[in-house]
Formats: sequence, C-alpha cells, structure tokens
Amino acid sequence: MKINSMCFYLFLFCSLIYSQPKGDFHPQFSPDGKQILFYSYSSGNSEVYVMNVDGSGRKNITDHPSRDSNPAWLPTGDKIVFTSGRDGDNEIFVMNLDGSNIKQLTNNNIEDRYSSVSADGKMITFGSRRDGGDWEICTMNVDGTNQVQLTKNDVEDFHPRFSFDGEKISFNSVRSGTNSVYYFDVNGKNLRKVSDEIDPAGTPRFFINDEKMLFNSQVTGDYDIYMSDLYGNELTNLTKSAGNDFSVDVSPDGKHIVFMSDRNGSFQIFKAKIDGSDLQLLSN
Ligand SMILES: [Ca+2]
Ligand SMILES: [Ca+2]
Ligand SMILES: [Ca+2]
Repeated sequence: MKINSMCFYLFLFCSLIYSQPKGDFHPQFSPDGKQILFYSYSSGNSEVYVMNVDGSGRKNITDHPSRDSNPAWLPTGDKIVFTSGRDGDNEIFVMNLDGSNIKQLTNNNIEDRYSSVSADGKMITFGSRRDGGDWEICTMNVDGTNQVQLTKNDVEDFHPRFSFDGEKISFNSVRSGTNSVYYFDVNGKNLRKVSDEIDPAGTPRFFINDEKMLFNSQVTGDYDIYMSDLYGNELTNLTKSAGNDFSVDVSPDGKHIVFMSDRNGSFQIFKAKIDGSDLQLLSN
C-alpha cells in the first residue's frame, strides 16, 4: 500500500510519543557486535531493552513507569544514552548498561529525543523542540554541557546519527516538502541532500566506510531498507518486503543489518546479512 510518507512518519512519531503502541523499535548493534539495544512497549510502558544478537537474553534495563525510549551506545559499550519522560517531558539521560548511575543531560520543558554518540565518545547529537514546535538537530558534550542548535527552521529535522568518523551527522528532514535524507558537518555546515530520487526516505545512517548511506525509502511502494552511495546512486533494496521496514543499523564488521518492520502487524526487530539474505526475527 502506498501511503503518504509525511503523514505516516508524523503518525509513527506522535503515536510513539503520546500513546503506547505494541512492538519493538529502533535497534542498534553494540560496539562489539554481540548485543542489540532497542526500546519496546511489551511490558506495558516504554522501556529500554538489551538482547543478544540471536534475540536471546532480552532484558529491561530501564524498568521505570515513565516512557523510556531511543537508546544509543557509548563506544565503550558499558554505557548508553536514552530518552525518558520521567521529569515530565522527554530529556536525554546517560546510564550504565546495568541501569545504574543515571545522569540527566538535558533539563527543560520541551521534548528532547533521538540521540547518537560520536565514535570517540565525546559528543551527543539529538533532536529537540527547543525552537518552537518543530524538531531541530542539536549537539552537546557527553556530559550535557555546550548544547548547540544546528538547524533553525519551521519543519521537522530529526533522527540524527554520527558518521563513523564522527565528522558528519545524517538526519531526516522534510525541508524539501517530503521526508528526505540529509547530512552535514558536525557544526551544521555543508548541508547535503542524498538525492531526490530516493524520496520519500528517512532514518538514515552512514555505512561503516562513510562512503555509503543506509536508510528506509518508499520508492517501490511501502518502506524498505536501502543502501546507496552519498548521491543516491547504486541504490539497492536490501529487504524487498511487504510491510514497512524502518530504522536500519549496521554491525561493526559491516556484515549484518538490524531494522524494525511491521510486516507481521506490530513492529518487530529483524536481522539479516548485508545483502538482505538469511533473515531472522529477533523479537519474541
Ligand atoms: Ca518506562
Ligand atoms: Ca526536555
Ligand atoms: Ca526544524
């Protein structure tokens, strides 16, 4: 089914923030490739989970009545950043992987969400509504100091991720009228759109050599996971499934992807080889 991309994204977006849909969301490989971090509403409210790459050992590491979501690894693999609404609105927090030593990094009365940590562990990029109602891309030091707003406009800019070398940030924006994949330098300069030909597209991340981009695109009907070069050339559909596939991540060795898909109804986490073969359902 071809659906209006922007409406679908905003629906997904708002439903994840304000309601409690079933499912597992936004998987990320650990720095050693052995575990997967994600969030889920499976226990009744949104919690951050970690599991082994085969789907075993699923563990709730937030276990808090508030909404906890959008986790990301620090490169040491023993800490994560995540989003929580435990102080009223969403803020970015950091904690140990066992749930101990929680520290709050943002503190305001607007939504802060969608974080990613640079490969050297020094910077966080995140989305924030601090400039009116729409989402902007921001950065801060990993201790929460030096918060900088990199985008300033009246449209949604969200899902920022650092490149592997830490010099660029990829993100979604609807600044051209439809959902599209962009990247710029960590100071917000040298904005580039990957290609009009892949639109509508989103939730991008650089591939391990930073010369390719992984993202979800709707070019063939519903959303599938694609890889292309940084100009949208050599476009390859990795999933080719019915249902919507979103939010891809790549293993540190570049050999596997994980992503979320609603092909079975609610969102579940799948793993596959980088060519899309050997598909495994990890959500139980
Ligand atoms: Ca919770
Ligand atoms: Ca906030
Ligand atoms: Ca914006």
